[in-house]
Amino acid sequence: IVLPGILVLSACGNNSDSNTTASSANDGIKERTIKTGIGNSEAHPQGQGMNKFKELVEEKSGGKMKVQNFFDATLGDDLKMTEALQAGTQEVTTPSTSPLVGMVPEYGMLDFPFVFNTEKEADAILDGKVGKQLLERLPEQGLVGLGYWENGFRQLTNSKHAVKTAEDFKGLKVRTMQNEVHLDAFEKLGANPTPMAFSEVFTALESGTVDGQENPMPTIVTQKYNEVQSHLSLTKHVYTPFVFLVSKKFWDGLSEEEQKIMREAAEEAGKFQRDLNRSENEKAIKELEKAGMKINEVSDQEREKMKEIIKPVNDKFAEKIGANLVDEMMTELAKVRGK
Ligand code: TF8
Repeated sequence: IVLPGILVLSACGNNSDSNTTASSANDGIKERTIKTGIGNSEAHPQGQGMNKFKELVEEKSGGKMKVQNFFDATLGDDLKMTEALQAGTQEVTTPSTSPLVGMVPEYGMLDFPFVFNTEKEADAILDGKVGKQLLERLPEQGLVGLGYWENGFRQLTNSKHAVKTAEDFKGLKVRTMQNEVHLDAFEKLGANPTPMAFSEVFTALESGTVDGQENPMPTIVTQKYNEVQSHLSLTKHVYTPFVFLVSKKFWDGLSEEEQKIMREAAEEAGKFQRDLNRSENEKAIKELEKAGMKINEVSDQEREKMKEIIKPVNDKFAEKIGANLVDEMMTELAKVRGK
C-alpha cells in the first residue's frame, strides 16, 4: 500500500532537485543491476574502461550493485542507447557527444575541427567549466552526465589514395557521424560525406558504399578497418570525447551513497580509460603499418590550410550554438596554451 505513494513522490521529484524526502526513504545500498552498452568492442580502451567501471562499482558496493556490460552495439548505436536511457530501459552508456547534438546543440562546439591541438587541451576544457556547463544541459534531456572519457583525435582512412593536402579530400566518399558540423566540414573540403551509425561502417567500407571513414586509432585497430582500407592519413582533424551518461530515471531512484559510488567509479575508470587510450594510440600506428596499411603524416602547414577552408563552418555553428559559450572555450584554451 505504501509503495505507490513513494512512486508518485519520486515521479514529482523529477522536475526539481533529487533532494526530496523520497531519498531519505531510500538510504544505503540496494541490490541493483546496471545494464551498460557501448558501440566499441571489449578490447577497445572504452570496453576496458567499462570493465574497470564494473569492477569498481561492484567492489565499492560490496557486490550489491552489479554491472552488466554489453559491447559491439549489441544494445544499439549511440543514439539508440541514449534514447533507451531517457526511457529508463538501460542505465548507462558512454557515447560520442557528436550524435547527441539533436538533444544538446551546445555539444556541437566540440565538433569544430582543429580546435584542440593536444589531449591536455581537451582535458582542460572537458574537465573544466565549459565541460561542466555542457553536462548541466543533460538533466532536462532525462540524462545525467558523470564526466568525459576519451574517444580521441580522429584520423582518416580510405581505399583510394593518401590524403596529404586539403585537395586530396575532393570526391572522397567519407562516412561521418550523424552530426551537422562534421557533415558541413567534409563538404567544405570537397569530400562527399555520408552520415551513418557506427555499427554499419565496416560493411559500408567493405561493399564500397563509402571510400573512407574517420575515427581515432584504437577504433581503427579494434574494428580491423585495415582489412577494407588501404590508406591511413594522420589528419588529426578533430578531437571527440565520450560522455559518461546515466539514465536520469534510474539516477533519481538511487540513494546518495549509491550515487557517490557511481560517480567515483565513472571518474576512476575514466582516468584509467584515458591513459589506456593514449598509450594505445602509438601502438596502433605500428600495428597497422605491420598489417600493410600505407600511412602518411599531414604537415602542420597543410592542416592550417584545411582549418582555413573549414573556418566558415565553425563560425556559422558558433553563432547557432551561442557565441558566448564558444568564446569561453577559446579563452580557456588560450589560458592553457599560456597565451
Ligand atoms: C563513431 C564514434 C564511435 C563511438 C562508439 C563506437 O565513429 O567515434 O566510435 O561513438 O559508439 O561513430
